[in-house]
Amino acid sequence: MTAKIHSLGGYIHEYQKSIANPEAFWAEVAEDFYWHKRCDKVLEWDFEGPSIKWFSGGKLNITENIFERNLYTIGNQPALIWEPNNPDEQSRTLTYSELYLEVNRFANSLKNLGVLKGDRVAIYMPMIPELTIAMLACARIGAIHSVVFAGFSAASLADRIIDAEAKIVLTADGGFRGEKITPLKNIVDEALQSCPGVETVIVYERTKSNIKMVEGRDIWWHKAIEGQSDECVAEEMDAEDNLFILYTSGSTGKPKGIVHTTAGYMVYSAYTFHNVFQYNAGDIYFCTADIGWITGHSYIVYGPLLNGAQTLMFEGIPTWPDAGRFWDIVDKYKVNQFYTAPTAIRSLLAMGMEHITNKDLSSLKVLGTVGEPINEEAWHWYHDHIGRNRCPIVDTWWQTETGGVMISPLPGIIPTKPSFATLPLPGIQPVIVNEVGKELTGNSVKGNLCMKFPWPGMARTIWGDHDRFRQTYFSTFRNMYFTGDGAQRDEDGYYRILGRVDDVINVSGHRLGTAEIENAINAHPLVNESAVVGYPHSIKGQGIYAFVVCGELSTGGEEGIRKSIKMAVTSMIGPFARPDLIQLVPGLPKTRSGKIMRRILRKVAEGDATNLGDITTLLDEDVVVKIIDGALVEV
Ligand code: 6R9
Repeated sequence: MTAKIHSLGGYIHEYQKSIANPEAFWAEVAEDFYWHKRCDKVLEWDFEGPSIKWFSGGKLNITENIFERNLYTIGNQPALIWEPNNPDEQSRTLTYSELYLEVNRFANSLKNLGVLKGDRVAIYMPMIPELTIAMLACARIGAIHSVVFAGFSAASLADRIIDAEAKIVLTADGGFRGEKITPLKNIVDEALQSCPGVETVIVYERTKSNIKMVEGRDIWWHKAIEGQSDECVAEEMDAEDNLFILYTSGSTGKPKGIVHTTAGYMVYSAYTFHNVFQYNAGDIYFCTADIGWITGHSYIVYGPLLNGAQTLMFEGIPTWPDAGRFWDIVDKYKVNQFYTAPTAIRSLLAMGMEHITNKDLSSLKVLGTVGEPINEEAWHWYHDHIGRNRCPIVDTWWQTETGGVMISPLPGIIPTKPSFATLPLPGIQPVIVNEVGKELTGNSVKGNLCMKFPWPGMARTIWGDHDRFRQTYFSTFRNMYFTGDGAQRDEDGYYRILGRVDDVINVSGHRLGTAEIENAINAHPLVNESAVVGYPHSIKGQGIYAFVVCGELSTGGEEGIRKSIKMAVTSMIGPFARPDLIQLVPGLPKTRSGKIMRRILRKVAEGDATNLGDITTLLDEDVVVKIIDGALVEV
């Protein structure tokens, strides 16, 4: 297991060590892992190119570090505990040995179907153990997994399959979510109409839905594994070979395929899991994220399993059969570490106390949050009613691009402060810079959050577009990785994340590009143009406010067009990207050079149109007056 910090003094010591000599620090952490060959060079980097290489020359396989490294000691211990959507259905537990055999068997099935090292495998699956098995099977044979969140629409799935040039898709007939069934296989069928490159689809039978199997292309999971051996020699990978692609949203329309490589991601996800959750052997750890997002990759699958932990995977939703579902699970399995998103806390808080009071939550030791800023009210409710004033809260700040947690308290070690992510983990060198890239030193400063030194878990490129990688993260401020977030460092040197400073919004912890939503709205035949901004929302953190210019109204009138715009966004992206408020406007506020003045729209959406700031560059002030007059508020 990776090195663990036990005290504040230990943290300060490790942090200083990691800054004084980062290479020696990470080389020591990396020693805990199983390498076919140790690296020749710990770090080579250049933020201009950019080019970042960790543990160059090292040879390994990440799944050997989960299984072979641990099997002698913990083979018979649970690795994956799975709780189904329906509490009346049987749960499943796979020990390390059992999971190992399943991974090998499925790895052989993939090989048998022609999947080779370096091939991309698209995975569009519900939260079932086979999703974890599929990811690890890819890693076993050196194939690159690209998991697509099972809430994305057919069009979004197709975009991601095409961009990654995946030849194979893994899915299920359907997925259970509360009372609903998501028709995953039908969505795949629709997506594949525009993906001629896909030769094979493997389908796991989960919901027994009525689906069509395409002859010569589709194969049932249970048929694919039939007769396959449960021994599969792990592919020897270079440290910098790609492990996975995960798509995320940015300021421009097209999603970015964030690429993580093998050794650096392994070392970083394992090290951060161990320290941030202070996991001890035998603990039960429960992260409520979906594996379709980075939190699930790093902190349901890789981080915990690399530490020999017992990781709990939940198929369902927090509010079904009732709003006590998370707490029932905590009670049933005696969960020790619980990790969720502020949006879930806010929605459960609003449901009242009756779902909590009769649950035994005394097993909890550490509570975590991730994905968006947590407001003080939610923090206190979580602390008082879930943690019952005994459990430290780790407010973990990080991103798809960072691979693992960057700024977070260590529970019981670094004193917390509501809504502060507190201090950087060892190896992380955050800086706050002003608009022109000047570093703001000292405390009590506010600005753009950057990193001035690499860490092992950082993304290496955007799939197929290295120049976009450079432009997005390394060109705004010279020689720094720019996070896209604003942050404050307070008088104690603690970091508080203030939210995105770019055109990305965070809706219920889902990261969405406003341009992406605008593209979907603009595809509507009656829409001329649109602008989307975020506004404060009591449950979701941010809500989606769309200003839309229509040429004419159809027979359904304003209500009809609002409805059909929502439908268009659902079918182009997914239901989670549906605008909350749609205001039909005569025009958008633009500068003389034609740029949309989003600052003004943000103010209107926030309900604060009294102080619009400098509007002298506006082309047409009349449009703004009309927009303010027709502004919508949530009811
Ligand atoms: C892990 C994850 C990343 C963006 C990030 C920031 C926001 C994440 C946060 C937080 C405040 C926290 N964010 N954690 N904001 N406090 N503890 O969420 O990755 O989906 O890529 O989103 O989420 O704005 O830039 P991802």
